[in-house]
Amino acid sequence: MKLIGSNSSPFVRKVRVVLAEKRVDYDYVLANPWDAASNVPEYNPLGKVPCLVMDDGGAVFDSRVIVEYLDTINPVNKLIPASGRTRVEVRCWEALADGICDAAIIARLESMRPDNLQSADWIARHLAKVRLALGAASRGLAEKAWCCGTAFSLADVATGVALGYLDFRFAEIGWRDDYPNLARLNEKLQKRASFVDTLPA
Ligand SMILES: N[C@@H](CCC(=O)N[C@@H](CS)C(=O)NCC(=O)O)C(=O)O
Repeated sequence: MKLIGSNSSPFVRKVRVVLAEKRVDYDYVLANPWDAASNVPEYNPLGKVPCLVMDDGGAVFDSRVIVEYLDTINPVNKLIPASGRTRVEVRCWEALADGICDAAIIARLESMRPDNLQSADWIARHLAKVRLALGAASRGLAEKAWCCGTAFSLADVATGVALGYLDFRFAEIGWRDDYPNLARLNEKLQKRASFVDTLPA
């Protein structure tokens, strides 16, 4: 099994953290999806990473489908509840955290366009989504040790990856002052080997 990805992508990091937590061996193949000569579309027609390529050549994307699959392949550290309300809650945390990354990436890509083509409104709109989603995550976490229920889950993986991405690309947001409970969670998560070994670069 090989994972096609890049070290700056939060979605790839989420998958790599899950692979590490599940102790699954894989080959990591670096690819730059933004490169015009990228071979990513050969595997994922959307041209996006992460993409998991199975031993029989079948390709699995996107990150939510990949982590769902990975959680089923062994019983080590189950990260997604099997069914019911808690399963939906974990997936909703993941959607919120992925949404933070999506909005932050859109804002970043817009800010990288030539000055005369940039829309300040478009950037502000997406950074507002990041702030609102951080507030929702903070309220959802409250004083709990983990995002969902009483155990470490995909909800924590996705949230830690989103917070790590903000530190990587949007350090100026300074979310720790506004959300000390997220800071406490994040400090705990970033010490895990799965997070240490996948720091964005
Ligand atoms: N929803 C997708 C998002 C993946 C995504 O946006 N990947 C970015 C890198 S962070 C990418 O490959 N972008 C290339 C492009 O949009 O052409 C997932 O969860 O895997």
